[in-house]
Amino acid sequence: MQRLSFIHISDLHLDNFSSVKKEENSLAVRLHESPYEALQNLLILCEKCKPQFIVFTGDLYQHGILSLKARLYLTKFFNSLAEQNIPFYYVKGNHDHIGQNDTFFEQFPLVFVYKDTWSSFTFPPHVQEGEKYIKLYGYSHNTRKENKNIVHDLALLPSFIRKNILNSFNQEELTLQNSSIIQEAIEQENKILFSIGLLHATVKQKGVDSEKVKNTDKHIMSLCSDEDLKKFPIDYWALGHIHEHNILSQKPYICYAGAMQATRMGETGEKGAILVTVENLDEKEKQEIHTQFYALSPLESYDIVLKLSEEESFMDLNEVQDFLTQSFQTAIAGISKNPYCVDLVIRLIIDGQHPLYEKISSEEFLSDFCEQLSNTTAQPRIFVKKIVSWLRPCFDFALAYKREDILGEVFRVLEQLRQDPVLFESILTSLESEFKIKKEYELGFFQNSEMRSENQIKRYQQSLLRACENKIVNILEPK
Ligand SMILES: [Mn+2]
Repeated sequence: MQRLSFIHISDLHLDNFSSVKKEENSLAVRLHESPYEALQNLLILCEKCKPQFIVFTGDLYQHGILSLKARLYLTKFFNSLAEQNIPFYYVKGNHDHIGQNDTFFEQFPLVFVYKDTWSSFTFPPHVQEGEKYIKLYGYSHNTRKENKNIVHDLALLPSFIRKNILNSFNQEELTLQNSSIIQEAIEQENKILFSIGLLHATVKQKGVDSEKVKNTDKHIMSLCSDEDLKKFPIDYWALGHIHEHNILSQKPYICYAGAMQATRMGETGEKGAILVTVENLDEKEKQEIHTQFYALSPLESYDIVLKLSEEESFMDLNEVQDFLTQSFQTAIAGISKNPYCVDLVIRLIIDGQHPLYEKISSEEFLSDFCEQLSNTTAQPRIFVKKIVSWLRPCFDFALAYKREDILGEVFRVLEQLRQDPVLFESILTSLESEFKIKKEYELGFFQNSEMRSENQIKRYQQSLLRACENKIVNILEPK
């Protein structure tokens, strides 16, 4: 083998939206179908790129149990791969952890599911005497919430112990000793052309704030660091769990494939597969790894911000609507170039300062506008899922903090709350029983109180403070 090429994919989350009521709208149907279509698109990519195998790094399906639909689709999918003679190496994540469905995968001879301890498979799956091969190490989760650093256990694999011992001698010393055991160990190691590690985990990069590790499927799972991964003689770390494609290191290669399909709003942009190629495979020192991203997502989510400035002197709301529609269309034209994309799900933000801000921010205007922008006959189809107004009155907010009057005083108090979220939360809670403001505001903001994350609470507080500031300007400085 001179050249190696394989596909790395992850986090498909089949049946993620199975609980959304289908009769509500056609978007729910599309959300449910799209991961299945992404699989179909992957088969097309395989026919085009002819990878030697596929590695899948966890969360193939969303819920512990495979639905009948998922079984049927996966059966077709794995049979198609088998026809192309493409093995599928699969570690299980926190969603599809080892459990009730393991026997399902046993019926496919080219699907290799890892156990819940570190273990390895080879490519080709059956190595001939004297043949060199690729070694693929992997670890499957066996619970919904794995908290330990699983990478450390990798050190206990015989191959790594052997390698560590060999590395502690130099080659000449080893030859002098001429022990047959050591000679055999060297021969064993020399047969491995390339090593791949499959892992479903949150990998923290040295020097990178963990707050920036976004698009995880909610949980920080089996946290480890890129330094941990670099301790092992693995050439390509195939990672899953974080839904955004990201290359953490090039030597060794440490790569998140990202999800194959957006699993919620905020997972924006194209999603797909990574084609990995290794040149000069026969000579360890000269090996070169390249990765290429291929979009496969039939449904993509985007955040679009439309800005209004006070210079735009509109006579009425109709003119505002025309202007915003125009800006929206320009923004849409600038996004997905992915030919597989048939649906765009948009979260829209109207930002800026404008004298008509109150009317534009009204529920009535926003829902009307939202409806007008959704277009299910366009290509790709457009669903505006959510619309938010961050519009503010025309007022110098930066200067307000420095003013000596009561307005300045109130602004400084609000700023203090902005800097101290804990204090802010406690004040809100104490107000809750007196007035009902918090509850109502929260209901509108979160919709589902169980889904709130730390970031969401932060955004909620920001939005509440902004609303307070706008109100105070209205009261104290009416135009
Ligand atoms: Mn996960």
